[in-house]
Amino acid sequence: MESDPTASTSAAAPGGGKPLLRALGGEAVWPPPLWLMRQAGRYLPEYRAVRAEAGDFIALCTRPELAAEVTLQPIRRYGFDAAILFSDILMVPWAMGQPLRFAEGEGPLLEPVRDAAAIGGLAVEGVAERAAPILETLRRVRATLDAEARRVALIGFAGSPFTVACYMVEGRGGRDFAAARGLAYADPLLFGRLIRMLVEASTEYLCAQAEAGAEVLMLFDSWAGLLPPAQFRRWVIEPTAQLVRAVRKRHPAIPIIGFPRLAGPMLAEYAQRSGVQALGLDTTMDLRWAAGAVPAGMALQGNLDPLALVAGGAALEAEARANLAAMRGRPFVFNLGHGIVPQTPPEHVAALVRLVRAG
Ligand code: 1CP
Repeated sequence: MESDPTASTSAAAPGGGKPLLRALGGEAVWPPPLWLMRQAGRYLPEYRAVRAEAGDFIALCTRPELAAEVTLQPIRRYGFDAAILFSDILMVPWAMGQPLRFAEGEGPLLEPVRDAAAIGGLAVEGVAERAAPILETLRRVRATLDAEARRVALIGFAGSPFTVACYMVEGRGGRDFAAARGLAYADPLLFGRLIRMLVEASTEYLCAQAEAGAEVLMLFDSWAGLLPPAQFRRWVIEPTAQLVRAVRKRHPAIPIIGFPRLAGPMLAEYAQRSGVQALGLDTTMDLRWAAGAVPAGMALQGNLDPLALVAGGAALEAEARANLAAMRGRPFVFNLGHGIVPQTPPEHVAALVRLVRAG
């Protein structure tokens, strides 16, 4: 891994010298720190090898030696400024006792929970215990970073209650999550009960991640943008604010990045009321508009189109330079606007890292 000239500084102040932590704290670090959503994944041959060894995706997430290895692979290859725990947002429902499997080519499949009996059968207490192997992954990655890559920050994460509830009610991935959103209208008390359970379970899980070595937490709300404004306030902003408050009671200083994907103009209200300290922006968001819509000094993260990274060459260069120009002089974390896709050529990622590092 990269050697680090500021290693002694980061040892002195907790997290002090790490570029990602400085940017999330409101400093206009330049060149901006850089990492990519889904940076560990099928576009990397070394990931495919470990994935094949594990066999099943859940086995990969719950075998700490393998999960730690794939978490670190993109750090070794590219020297990103952050390692993100290798796991999945659906490991919370799994830890709550909802049967989950990942079918090859189909994505996640869960036994849907749509009535009081099924929702009542889920466990909230003990989630951190059942997630023990995932917490062990964090401990191992943190120990390796502390020894070999002190500039690199460790990110833990969970899905936001609304997005996780979408999968739990629907039972699978999709485009509109009609069953979940339908339940939220037809039986808001029951849907609200599920959301409250997720706030509690995710609080436990995220606090346990911080205690296991995560230095930053990110909340993935991939389907937030499906909701009209009143529903967005009720099921996205309010539960996120409760979750952030509960985590901050135990970990007052940990930076939390919210990613309300496709929130559009609701981004402004989310930024003001959710309590998160930084915002992940999706590909559709205009960076300059976002900078004007959020509280002054709030760090922004994003939002290169993953398909520009697939294309590479002049298109990639133009898009990446435009993002840098828009964000120069303010706290910014360079990232994609959604996860890296499997067909991404690894050499395009290397080209992007060179370009961003050149400022
Ligand atoms: O075959 C494989 O290797 C499985 C593919 C895969 C991977 C690599 C899945 C299944 N999950 C992951 C890892 C993952 N998922 C991470 C790891 C850390 C990283 O490198 O970034 C993270 C943060 C996630 C988060 C996640 N999972 C989200 C939120 C972000 C997003 O992409 O919108 C969502 C929606 C999921 C659900 C999920 N897990 C996997 C798939 C294919 C999906 C999407 C299903 C769908 O809606 O169709």
